[in-house]
Amino acid sequence: MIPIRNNWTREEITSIYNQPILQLIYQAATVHREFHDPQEVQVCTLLSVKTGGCPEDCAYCPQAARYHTNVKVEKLMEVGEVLKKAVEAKAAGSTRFCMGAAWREVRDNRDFENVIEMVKGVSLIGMEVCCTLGMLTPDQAQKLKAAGLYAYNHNLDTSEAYYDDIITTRTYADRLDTLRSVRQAKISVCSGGIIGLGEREEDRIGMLLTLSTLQEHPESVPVNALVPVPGTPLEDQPKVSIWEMIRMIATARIIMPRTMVRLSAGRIRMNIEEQALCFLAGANSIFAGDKLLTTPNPGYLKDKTLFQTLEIKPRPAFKNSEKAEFE
Ligand code: SAM
Ligand code: DTB
Ligand code: SF4
Repeated sequence: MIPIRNNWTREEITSIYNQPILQLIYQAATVHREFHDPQEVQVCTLLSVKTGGCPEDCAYCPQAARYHTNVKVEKLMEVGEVLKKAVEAKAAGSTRFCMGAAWREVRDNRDFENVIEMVKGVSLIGMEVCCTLGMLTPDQAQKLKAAGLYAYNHNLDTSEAYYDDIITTRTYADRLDTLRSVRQAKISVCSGGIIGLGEREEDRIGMLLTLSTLQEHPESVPVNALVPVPGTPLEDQPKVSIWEMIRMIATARIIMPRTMVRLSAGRIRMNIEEQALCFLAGANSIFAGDKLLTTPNPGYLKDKTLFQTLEIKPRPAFKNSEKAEFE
């Protein structure tokens, strides 16, 4: 039995991460098979319910008001429209529906009341409902939980050491505080990061160290490859190599065996073979649909071929009754 540990050291994670790539994939695939059905991949859908105009300065983000990108600022979507999208996503095979807002933090106002209605509605549709709305207070987390929120996404994005180079309008400690509020409210935690921001290998390992030494591992860890967007400070970053993506996924899988590791942003630039290696290395979740929040993603037809070719089946909603654990 492979134990679940939250006392990983930087040295241990570094030596896992730096193994010869085939050995790393083999180790990750072995751990993956002990804890998960390797033919099963979770299918999630994202919807940007409030797009653009964000006051933060995250250097990667097309929705920050201060950068001149093609993203149009929109107000919060209507509840009915959002529920229509959730029904469509469910019909297309998604089991988790994640609503994103370009906010620094949640405010206790009408918009939040509307988001609460969205959460209740999506939950009634029978999907795992997730939100990513920026910073939350413990009280707001509890209100979301009471409305039926299943998971909350709040990424650490990079290491604590590199954080100030990417975002100056909030701190790493702010991020960790929100994760604590989410955990306390017994909401499933989704937290990961982005590679390709110009960080060093130590930063990738630093982020994995923080995630894997939390008192409880996040139930989901999204691994995003930067989608460079014209107008953002990181527009000219080179493409992340598939091998770096695999190292990140495999290391996350080995040190957080029970966690769902999501192959998130960046699939648009990967072929089936590359994605297959990510699944072999322990990724078991994706975002489906032709759009992430504001940037393109492989559409339904491409993913149908992906699933058929690799003989993967979608993971059922509420598997292992994580939900029960949280109630
Ligand atoms: N505003 C909220 C926040 O920052 O937590 C929620 C939405 S924000 C867009 C969610 C996550 O999307 C970010 O934490 C980041 O990891 C990811 N993201 C944003 N822009 C990205 C990009 N260009 N490439 C890859 N991931 C990106
Ligand atoms: C996550 O880790 N990646 C998603 C989701 N959580 C919210 C967002 C990716 C956004 C990519 C850029 C965009 O489409 O705007
Ligand atoms: Fe705003 Fe979130 Fe984008 Fe940062 S990542 S600019 S907080 S929407």
